[in-house]
Amino acid sequence: MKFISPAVAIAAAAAASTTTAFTTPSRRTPTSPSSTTQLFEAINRITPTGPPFSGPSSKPILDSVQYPHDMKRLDMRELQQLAHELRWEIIESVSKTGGHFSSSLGVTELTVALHYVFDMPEDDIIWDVAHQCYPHKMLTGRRDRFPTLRQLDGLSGFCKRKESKYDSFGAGHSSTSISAAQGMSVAKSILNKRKNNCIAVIGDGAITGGMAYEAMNNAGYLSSRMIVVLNDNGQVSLPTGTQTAGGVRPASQLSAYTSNLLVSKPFQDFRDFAKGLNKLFPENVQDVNKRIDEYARGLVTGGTIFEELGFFYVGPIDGHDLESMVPILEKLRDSDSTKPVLLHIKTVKGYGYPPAMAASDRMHGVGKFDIATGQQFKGKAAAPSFTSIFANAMIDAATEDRAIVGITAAMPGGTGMDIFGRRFPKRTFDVGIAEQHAVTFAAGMACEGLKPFCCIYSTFMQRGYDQVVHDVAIQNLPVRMILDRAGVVGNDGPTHHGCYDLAYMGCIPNLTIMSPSDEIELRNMVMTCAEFDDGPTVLRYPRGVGYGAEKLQKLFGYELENGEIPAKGVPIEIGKGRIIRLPGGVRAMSEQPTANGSTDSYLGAGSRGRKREDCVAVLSLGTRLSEALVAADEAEEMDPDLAVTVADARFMKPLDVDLIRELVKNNGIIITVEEGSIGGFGDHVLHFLSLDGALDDGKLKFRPMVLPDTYFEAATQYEQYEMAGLNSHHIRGTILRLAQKIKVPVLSE
Ligand SMILES: Cc1ncc(C[n+]2csc(CCOP(=O)(O)OP(=O)(O)O)c2C)c(N)n1
Repeated sequence: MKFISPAVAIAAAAAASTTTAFTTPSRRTPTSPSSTTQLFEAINRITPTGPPFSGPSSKPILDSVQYPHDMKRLDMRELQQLAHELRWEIIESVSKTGGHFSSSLGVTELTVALHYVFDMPEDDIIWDVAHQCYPHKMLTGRRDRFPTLRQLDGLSGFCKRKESKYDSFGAGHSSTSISAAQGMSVAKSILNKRKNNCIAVIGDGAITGGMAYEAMNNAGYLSSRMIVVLNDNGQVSLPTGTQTAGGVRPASQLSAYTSNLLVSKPFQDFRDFAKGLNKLFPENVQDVNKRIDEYARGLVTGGTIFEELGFFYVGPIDGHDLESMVPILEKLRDSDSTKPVLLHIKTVKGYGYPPAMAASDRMHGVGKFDIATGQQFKGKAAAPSFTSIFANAMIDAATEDRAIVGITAAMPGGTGMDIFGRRFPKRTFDVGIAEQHAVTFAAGMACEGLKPFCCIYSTFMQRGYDQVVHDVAIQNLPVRMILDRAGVVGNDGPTHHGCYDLAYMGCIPNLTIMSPSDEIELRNMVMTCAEFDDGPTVLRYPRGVGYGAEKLQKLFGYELENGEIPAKGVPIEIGKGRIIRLPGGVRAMSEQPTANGSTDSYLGAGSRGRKREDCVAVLSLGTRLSEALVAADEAEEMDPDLAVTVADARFMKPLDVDLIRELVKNNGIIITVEEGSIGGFGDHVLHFLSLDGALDDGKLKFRPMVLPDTYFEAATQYEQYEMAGLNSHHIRGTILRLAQKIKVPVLSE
């Protein structure tokens, strides 16, 4: 007889009963043998009865629970019903707003169990990454705010201390929960707090991050009282199962390890655990079954890596079975032991919603979708994304150069390494959520003569900073650091913005740092990185899509053969910027002034720019260039004397000092624009201007337009650039104000 795990059986039952009233899943047979392989094989075999899928017509129990204390009176049957209603509330809500989806469905029962057993906010529950926190938010007074999820002034998609006292710790980046829980636990004990229950919930993806091991090593050593719940769903990267040099297994040996615990050991009945948990109680209250207990526990769990680290290991258990989880958590709560505990639960990502369970990415992050079918409503993008343009350009480069390899830290989809991996599976490496390792791994490859492209979101590269300095830059190794999602990122909010890389990379010697203004430039820069082998390079570009051929011609002034974007990129000269717009609106793409000499060629178009104070240069780095061009056109339209030049710096390091000197020579006003924080491109230009003496006569006006010194909450990217003052009308305002064409207070634009 083929084994079907309880989780799958329940899921299949849920799938079959979505249109009918919820029936309590039947209690599983305690000792059924199980393995992860069997589990996932079984999931793949599910043929849901739908579509159409739909939830319960009413949610009486969920309606009665606003805060965790409302749950305390519920019995087991009602808790199960609560989990069912909660799951469907999430499905219905996220179908209207989009957001992280399947991780929340996977921890719905766990969330109910934790809030039932523990007493937040006195007890602390720390959600790692916190992309799975929707059920937690629903049960802690925020259900009515879900229509505003991840929108301007709305509910955050992650945990946030300032949003609720039930959010013990803010997150967004992974692998921090165990350290935070440990810190809280130690603090509670030093401060003699009445209770000390600190629970970190961490996924098998997040636990691939080195910080999780640093914390576990220390927790075992300090004997910190805390519970780590390892939520093991066999999904590590996004999307999982992308072809890489490791095949399509989850990018984690630990995941294989915990799977093996299942291969050889049965899913445990909670009574076995109850015996095992005796160990956490003082000797005198342990029952006489100690020897049986030891036998049972040893047989079931064996020695695990977690026990070697000093944890009391409990598991694996079915994380969708409240009847098992609740008594185990109660025992852990009531134990006086100070030994850290690792509770290993097995769950299914997307559990209870067949389209999510069937999807290859488990519907990890979704836009709005149709509940009945699971189909997402995705509008057709006007042009390909920068991510896919990058990936295809890298394929072009790698086709010609066998030394090129790609590395991702668990983000194959987000970085385009899934596209590259399909073409070059043996040259693609997913290292798990391990950015530090990714950078030094790339450095090692570079030592041997490979050309590694280390593709990491700007925000996650913050994790690998010392590795960039110590392992790459000091040794001048030609690692190509590709930073996707540079600038503001929209609805993921402040933890995910890629605002700081220009500042944190700019101060490191040996780096070459470039940023494309459009998709043609992105391709060219990929080729430039591929070709340049004399030291490390950084290529940063934003979340978003390209402009398309028409706009590239009209706004930027490209002269495209047959009106088509060139199929392949070509390397550009390191450290050379370009002038895009000349005064009077002429696009300069085909008549680039040389570095020295031809300055008059773009000065004084007609009657414009007769006075130096009317001559303005906007020097942009990155994709704000299009905004600068619109601003320049509009500003000149508003004033017949203005002469605005727009230049694309392309490189922050090395700066094109010839271009800057040329702009200084011909303009009384210089404005820099970038999608980055203070300390980036504008500061590098200002630094050069002052060292070069350009500011000495007091006649040059300079303004850096950067992201202000604040955190932007979730909103659309456009709204965030509105708040930041970096859209075209802000640039236009700055031009007009500095040229004294309008009078507005300095910081009011
Ligand atoms: C430092 C860091 N790198 C990458 C990510 C992107 N990321 C968000 S969730 C996730 C997968 C997490 O897997 P897991 O913890 O198992 O949770 P699951 O999604 O499976 O529920 C990744 C890679 C991140 N949040 N933080």
